[in-house]
Amino acid sequence: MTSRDTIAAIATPSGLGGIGLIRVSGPAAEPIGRRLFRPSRRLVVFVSHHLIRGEIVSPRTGAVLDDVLVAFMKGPHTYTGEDTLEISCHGGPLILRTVLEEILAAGARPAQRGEFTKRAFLNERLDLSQAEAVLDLITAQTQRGMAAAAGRLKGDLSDRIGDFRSAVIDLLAVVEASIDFSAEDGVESLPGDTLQAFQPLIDAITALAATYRRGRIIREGVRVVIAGRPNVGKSSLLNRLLGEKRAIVTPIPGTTRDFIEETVDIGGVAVRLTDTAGIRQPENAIEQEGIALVWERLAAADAVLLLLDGSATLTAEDRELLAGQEGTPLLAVVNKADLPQRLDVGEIAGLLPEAARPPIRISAKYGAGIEELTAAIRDTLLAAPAEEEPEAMIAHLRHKAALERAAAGLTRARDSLRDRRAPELAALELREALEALGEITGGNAPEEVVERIFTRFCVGK
Ligand SMILES: Nc1nc2c(ncn2[C@@H]2O[C@H](COP(=O)(O)OP(=O)(O)OP(=O)(O)O)[C@@H](O)[C@H]2O)c(=O)[nH]1
Ligand SMILES: [Mg+2]
Repeated sequence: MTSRDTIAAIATPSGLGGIGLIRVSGPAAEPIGRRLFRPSRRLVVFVSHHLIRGEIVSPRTGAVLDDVLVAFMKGPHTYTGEDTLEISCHGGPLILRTVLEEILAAGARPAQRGEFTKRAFLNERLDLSQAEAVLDLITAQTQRGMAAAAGRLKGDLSDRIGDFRSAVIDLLAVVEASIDFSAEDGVESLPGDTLQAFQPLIDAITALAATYRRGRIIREGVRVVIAGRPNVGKSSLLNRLLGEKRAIVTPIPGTTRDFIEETVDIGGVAVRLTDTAGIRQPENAIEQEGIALVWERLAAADAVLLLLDGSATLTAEDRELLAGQEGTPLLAVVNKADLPQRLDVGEIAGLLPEAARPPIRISAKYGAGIEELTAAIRDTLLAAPAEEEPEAMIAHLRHKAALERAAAGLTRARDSLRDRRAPELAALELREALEALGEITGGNAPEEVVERIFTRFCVGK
């Protein structure tokens, strides 16, 4: 499917740059190129996928606007699948805007957000999960997030979904064949191993759905809050994890008043770390407000690092913090391991939720135990040892929902066949499963889902 209109946009970020790229896609890409571009050497035709040097000349005023490199790429072997023109201008916002205006005057219209990628999807250059991976790749914050997105863009996830779909189609073929037999021997006419074929497939789909939490965390990053009573060394730990003196550290309790936030890469996960004000009985209204805000942050965190002072005994504030983290993964961290220890670590372990890891001893000041701590943070967040990366991972909630629908449909189909109900019912459930799987790669994703995905893109992608 080729669009009738031609779209154009500046594809590089706004601001000054060495080069700025303008992209044009659609049937008028070539005629527009011919109108505006004057090659430095006489050329009869645009040779597809070749760079040519020349000038952009305004057909309206005859003024030379910029000295550029132009690539004309004939569809369908282009990003969008359509004829595409890419003009590399000098990277000034005014130059780019002026050239874009000439392109629009010559018959293109401004592209909407993500419209180039949307056309790539509509022209089947990418499936929907790959289009989502384009955005994941652009927004990746860690090497690991980048690798996961690149895998999805390459088609790792599409291939898995393709395998699931063809397995469901095989089952559907068997079930539909049995519909042609008379009602009494309907189920008997199924090959003996049909029912056994369901469970491994349901398990594989469920396992892929279960990669969502990990995939999302790797894609989006997480929020981790460092909390504890005053002076336990929260700011020292933030500085240690960042590798720079970001937060003020003093021996005076109550040094940190506001949140200090920075992002660090911990085992391939982008962690948004927040250093907070120490929790204590507030002495004034300012402190009271600050402490109330800390509790709010704690409730919204993906994980909490609860810092305790190993050189002191447990206080009421420590206990309050230990008790107050229901539902949020909590890592107890015992700081100041370099000093004589007075904290009863066994007592803390008893106060932690059953599933929690044992407390980790560190010295934020001298750096001891930091590697163990980052490994524990990573494993707590990913809820599995980081080395065991599944082959294909999902990172979007809509994928998880679709996989769960597919697994549920398959389960109902299997149960219905096992209970010897009419095979038509099982066929219906199998079609539902097939449709759910198809939504991931996009064949039959609802229009508003497709719209929502592409409006998250920037203009020019
Ligand atoms: N010996 C020792 N001292 C530490 C360690 N970590 C922090 N400190 C000291 O403890 C004091 C308080 O450290 P901060 O990092 O400011 O503590 P905080 O928890 O941010 O304190 P508030 O911002 O007041 O809540 C400073 O004097 C630090 O040098 C450690 O591992 N060992
Ligand atoms: Mg502090």
